[in-house]
Amino acid sequence: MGRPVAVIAFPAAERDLEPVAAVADVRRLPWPLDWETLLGSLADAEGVLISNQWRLDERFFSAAPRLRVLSSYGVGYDAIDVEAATRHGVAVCNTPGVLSGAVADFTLGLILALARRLLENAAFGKREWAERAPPPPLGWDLAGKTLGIVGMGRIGREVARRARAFGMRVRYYDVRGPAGEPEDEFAELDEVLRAADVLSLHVDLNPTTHRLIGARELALMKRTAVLVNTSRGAVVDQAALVEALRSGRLAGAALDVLEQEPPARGEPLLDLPNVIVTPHAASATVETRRAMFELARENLISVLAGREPPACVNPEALPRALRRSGS
Ligand code: 8YV
Repeated sequence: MGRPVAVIAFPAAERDLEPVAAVADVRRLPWPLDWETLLGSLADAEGVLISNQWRLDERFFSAAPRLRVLSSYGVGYDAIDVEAATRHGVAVCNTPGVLSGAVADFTLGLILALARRLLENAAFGKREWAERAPPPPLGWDLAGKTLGIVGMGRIGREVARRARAFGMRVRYYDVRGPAGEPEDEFAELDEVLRAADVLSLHVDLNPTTHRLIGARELALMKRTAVLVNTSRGAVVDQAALVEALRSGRLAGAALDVLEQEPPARGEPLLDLPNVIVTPHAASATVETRRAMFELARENLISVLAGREPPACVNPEALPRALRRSGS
């Protein structure tokens, strides 16, 4: 009975893979990685560790007939065909929880950047201040404003907690119904849209949240409101958002995620003065990225060693994935 092969399709240091090497033969793929190399490495793989940015579909799973665990680095798994994985007896694992605080911090940073015109003020401070030019327009206080949250999961709740400390009132919508702290107010989506001074999105991307915020929803919002998106770009109808921002239907937006990442050259959002765009960086801290890696590694090791992993998105695949252990 041979040792399982674990493919590491991720730029991990050899030392960090020692715990994997204790249970499997480690195959590190060259970085940067291309799709052909990835597919070509899978024939005997029982485990794969890979970033959640790769679109992994039937082609991937058919190329990996022995695969038992797909350990995805990231909490969102919208790019993975989980149904195909389950059909192939593959446990799909992700990294929930460990990034919630970092994403919430970043979200508050974006809200503050919009409200206090941090980017304009920072640019002004270095360039025009010395020239005695007139300063940027005034910002607005967070205290007393309403934060509308769509999606009150782990990240939404962390954002709400921080916003309360800034004196904001939180109203939220969640498809599961009231899910927040008692001091936060649950309401239907349209009501949250109408009430929000800041609307922040924290849903996962699935067929029911695809373009959840479109022209109709944006039209319900206050003209003075701003939109913050650190979830997935496709939760917002981007063309409708551009139109709302251009026409003054919406005051501003801060987007850490876009429908296409990186964006195409000439993407209209990038030229709008009332938009902040960051490069999908909300979880990008040393501590959080480390914790994500360690959880992804533990998910991989667990299934390869025949144990239930800490975080699995298709538990129905587990009995088969674990039974094939050591086969
Ligand atoms: C990034 C995220 O994907 O975890 C997620 O779902 O969106 C982020 O943490 C990160 O770059 C991992 O690839």
